[in-house]
Amino acid sequence: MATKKTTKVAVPAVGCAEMQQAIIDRLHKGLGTDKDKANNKAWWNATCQAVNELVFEKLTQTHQNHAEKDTRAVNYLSLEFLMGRLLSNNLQNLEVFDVTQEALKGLGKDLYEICDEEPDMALGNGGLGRLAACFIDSLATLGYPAIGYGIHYEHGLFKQEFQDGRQIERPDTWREYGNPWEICRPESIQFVPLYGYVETVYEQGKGSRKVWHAGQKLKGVPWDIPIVGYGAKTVNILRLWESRAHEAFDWDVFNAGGYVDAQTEKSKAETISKVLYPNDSTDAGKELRLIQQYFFCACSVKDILRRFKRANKEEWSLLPEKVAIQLNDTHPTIAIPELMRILIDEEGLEWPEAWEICQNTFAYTNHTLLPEALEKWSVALFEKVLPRHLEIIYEINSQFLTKVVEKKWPGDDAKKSKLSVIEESQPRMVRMANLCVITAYKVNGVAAVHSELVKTDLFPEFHELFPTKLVNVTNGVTPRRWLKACNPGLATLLDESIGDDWVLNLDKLKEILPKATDTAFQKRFMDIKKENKVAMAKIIKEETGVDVSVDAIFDVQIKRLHEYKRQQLNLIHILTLYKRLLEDPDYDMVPRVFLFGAKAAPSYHMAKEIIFALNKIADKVNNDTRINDKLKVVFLPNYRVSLAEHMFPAADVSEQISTAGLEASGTGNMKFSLNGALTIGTMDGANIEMAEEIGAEHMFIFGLSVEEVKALKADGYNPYDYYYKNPELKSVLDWLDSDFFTPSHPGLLSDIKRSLLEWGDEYLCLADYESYVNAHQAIDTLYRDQSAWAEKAILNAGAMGKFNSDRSIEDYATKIWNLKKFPIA
Ligand code: 26W
Repeated sequence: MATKKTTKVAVPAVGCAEMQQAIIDRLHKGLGTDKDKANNKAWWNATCQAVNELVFEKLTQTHQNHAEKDTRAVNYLSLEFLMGRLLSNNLQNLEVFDVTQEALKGLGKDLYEICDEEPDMALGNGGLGRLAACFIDSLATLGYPAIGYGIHYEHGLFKQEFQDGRQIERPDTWREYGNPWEICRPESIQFVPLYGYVETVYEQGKGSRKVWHAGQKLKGVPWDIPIVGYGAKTVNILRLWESRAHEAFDWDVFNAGGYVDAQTEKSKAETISKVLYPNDSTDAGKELRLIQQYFFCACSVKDILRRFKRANKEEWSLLPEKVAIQLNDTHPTIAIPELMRILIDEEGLEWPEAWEICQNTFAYTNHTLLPEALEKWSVALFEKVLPRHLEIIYEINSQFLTKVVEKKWPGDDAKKSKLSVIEESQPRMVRMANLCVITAYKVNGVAAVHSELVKTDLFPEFHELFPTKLVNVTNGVTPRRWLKACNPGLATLLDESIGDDWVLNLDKLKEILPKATDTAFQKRFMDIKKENKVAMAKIIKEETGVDVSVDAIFDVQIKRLHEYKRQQLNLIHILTLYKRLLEDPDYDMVPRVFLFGAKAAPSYHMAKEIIFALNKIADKVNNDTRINDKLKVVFLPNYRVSLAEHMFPAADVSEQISTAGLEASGTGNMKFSLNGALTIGTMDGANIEMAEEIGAEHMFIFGLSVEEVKALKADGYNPYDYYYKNPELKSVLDWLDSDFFTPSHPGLLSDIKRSLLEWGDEYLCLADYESYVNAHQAIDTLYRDQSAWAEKAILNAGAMGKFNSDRSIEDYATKIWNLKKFPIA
């Protein structure tokens, strides 16, 4: 074992006794209780408050530092921030985790149990929201001036329960009893107009100007969550807007005896930030969602301009130098016409100057190629809710079509209609992605292959028009949460083997590569994996009552439920193994535990059917004594960040099996590999770059490539060809029509079969089936040789340096934001 190289001495800002005193003080003075009466919730709250004393000090220092230097900052606008829990993260990043653990132990409390009291802050759906959370961690860690802007949803992503195997959604109440991390900032309240009409006012000698007479006004109340960078050199903020009625009571209505009416107005206004939309791919297209988007963008843009004006007065031409605004997908696109509106209507700038500023301020990240996820709003809805913004969009579009498109392709109406922000359909629609690409100075995809497809398939004409605009920034994940905090065993092994600075420089992980064949290192690595599996097995037992053996392969698929992610392909492979076992009880296979975690959008029928089928199959398989526990299937309810933190470290196999070309990047793939799981995956998204780093021979790559998918689709794909050719596949699919899994209710699982045959198998599951089954066979073979398996697991973890969100942020900082670091001294 190499000697420990400690490059950065972690000096806790507080000692154990001091931390104990701070926690006890907060129990007394903050919560009005004491250590003998307090329950674990109160201990959690008091510990958070004690930590906040350290956080606030650094927050103030960061704020002063940035204000003094009037630094350029990035404003990350996102409808989603999937933060998870903050206590253990903040303790890690302040480097006081161990001292707090010791302090609580001395008080008879277990820090892990206390951390478990924290509700997840689930203000996001999936990948895009968690990426935003990793990014603000990295921005603070690297010392970049940055603010995350989002919505202070009262209810985050729904809580998932199963009733007879079916998904039921329950409201999430993350802040029902208050949240110690957030600070309300009434001094920074903003007001947001809505509805109404636009008047053109002519002024002698000055031409005309537009006045928007709003029909309603909302109040936006900001809540700040401090974001502690690792090492606590910078504490940035995440600012979340809560909607309220303009006046808590409309006194006129109230005095006229309309108390109830006033309350109705109030609750209508408060609806705007009430719930997170639970869709992660299909656009909801609802008025409330558009108002949510506008409310949040209007508050954020005004806040950004208020800070700009404080330092730069009305030197508007300096705005692009001081401010970068990153749009996380098209959800905050309305910030573009909002900035135009303020500059022109309120600040009196002329169109060309305002447009120049906008074009140099916004950048846009695309996270998906799925056509159903590209946001469109009906023109009629826009006209009703945001009449002035619609005018501005028309003007942007008209100038773009006449000055840019007409110049490049004179007389080509087909091009104009394709590139127009307005889709001339019935009804007419506003295409948000087109508005983003026309305006933004940079547009990025989130993995190399995805960014190429953005250029070639999604926006080829835009790429011709603006050849330097479309770029790539491959996603990454924060190693603080996704290795150091969630896998303390592996983190300690790394600290001892290569020094502890891998946390800030993940490329250092490659120093474990030479140890991949070292049997002593292999043993420690695999022992840690085993311990993590034991912990996971305990959670499985508690949550579902199912016993699983930690000697089995833990094969895990955790991500949103979507047909393109192909949980149904995993399902038919499980049925294949089950059938083989029933036909031959001696069938030789390494015992396997298939673990799932996934939420389905509440209105996504087929996704819910897949959950139901997996639960029914799990019931049958787990209770079938004939198969000698060789197969277990567990669908854990309510998949969320805090559950993921136990699942990644316990996985042997990572399922990344999307149809090639459809998963923009994936980020779970990176978390698995970082924690020593081997990937079974298609050449899609970031899997491709992972294969470059790891070596494809150390992964289980299967299935059609992007080109092969395109060719097969172009040829006319027929799933029946595969069904009739492969008797095993046929028998497995036919099984779904029986009542085997749903006794006395045949046909309950038939929709899955139908989707794979009659309805055309849009995601080519049957085309990839055979190669998938073979890849699983290779997994089984390799696992029998534990040393060979350990070697590959180590090679995987050691190759993950690139997939660090610090690297992603450095890429954004240099390629897009032109941002400088200003850590506090
Ligand atoms: C309009 C509703 C809606 C909501 C969310 C449409 C689309 C989305 C997101 C684009 C869904 C999402 O989370 N995309 C994921 O983003 C990750 C971070 O870049 C990628 O790693 C995933 O591949 C991508 O699916």
